[in-house]
Amino acid sequence: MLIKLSKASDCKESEITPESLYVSRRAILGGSLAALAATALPRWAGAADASRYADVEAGRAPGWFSDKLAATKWQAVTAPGEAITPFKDATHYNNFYEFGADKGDPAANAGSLKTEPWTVVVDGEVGKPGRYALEDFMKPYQLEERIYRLRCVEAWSMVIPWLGFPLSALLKQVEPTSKARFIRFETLQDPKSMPGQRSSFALIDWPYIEGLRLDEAMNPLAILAVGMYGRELPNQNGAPLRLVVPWKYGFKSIKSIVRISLVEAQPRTTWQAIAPEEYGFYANVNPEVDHPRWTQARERRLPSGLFSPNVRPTQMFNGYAEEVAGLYSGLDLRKNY
Ligand SMILES: Nc1nc2c(c(=O)[nH]1)N[C@H]1C(S)=C(S)[C@@H](COP(=O)(O)O)O[C@H]1N2
Ligand SMILES: [Mo]
Repeated sequence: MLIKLSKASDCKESEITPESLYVSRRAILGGSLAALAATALPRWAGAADASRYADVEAGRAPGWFSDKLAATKWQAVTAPGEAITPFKDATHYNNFYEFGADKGDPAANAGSLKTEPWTVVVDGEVGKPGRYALEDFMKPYQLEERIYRLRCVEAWSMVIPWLGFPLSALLKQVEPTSKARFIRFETLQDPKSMPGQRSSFALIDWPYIEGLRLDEAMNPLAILAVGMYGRELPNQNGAPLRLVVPWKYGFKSIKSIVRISLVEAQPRTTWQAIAPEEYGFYANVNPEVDHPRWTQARERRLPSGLFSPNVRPTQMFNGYAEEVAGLYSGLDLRKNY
């Protein structure tokens, strides 16, 4: 398989819809021309850090992350003409059921998650299985910034600048055997730090599991992220390591990963196990195939409020058809939702 970003995705830094859009809109809304003048010039040429984005809350990055950040490759895939979602919305409107079922719960509760030290296990059908401290796991990879749309199956969406590396690079490292057909991911299971795992009415059979077909995992758009908005991942967004598959509904992008397994059989994934009629294994964003309880033709782009719901049409494969449609040629996308 040819691993190459298509022309449509591969674009120059100067073409990126930068924070200036978001910043200037805020400045205009706030009526402050001085703020506009001070912030409208994006600092693309400068440091690869959070100062490039407006209103980013500083984190406490581990040393290995800061070193990687300094060497980040700005190979952005963008959502052309679309503003980056404000950091505040991206970090306070979340789904992370381990920390509660309400959108504000992850931000309120994920502080209890201990991300250092963090161990990642790679096992199953691989030539090179291993158990790594996260900083060792990360050693072979250079970070890239990828600005992607994220479309939740619940019909809201955001545009997020991720920092991560292609999942294909990991697969190259671990050498899948000829039996490997799927990749399976597992989130941390720790009821002590994850109140959602202690809740007696939780319908989720923990730990949270997700998976991809191996050829999907090899697609250059699929990344493992360790940061966003020029800093390390906030806990509520899946620190310290999460998957991002931008052409699929958000639930595929599993957070706080502790185990990655190459397997022969299609994994039994969390949402598919809970409601197979509503959530499929593929979960490709598709405006033509509705969820049984709501339309998937449109989405609310955050920030979205009562007076400006900010509704827009949903795009096939979330706008990444050129890169990924080929993975599904011959597959009935109505049956394989
Ligand atoms: N472990 C785990 N991963 C998860 C979830 C979850 O509840 N637990 N929610 C998913 C859903 S439904 C979405 S939409 C995205 C949301 O990612 P965000 O909060 O960073 O926007 O995370 C996905 N990953
Ligand atoms: Mo979601």
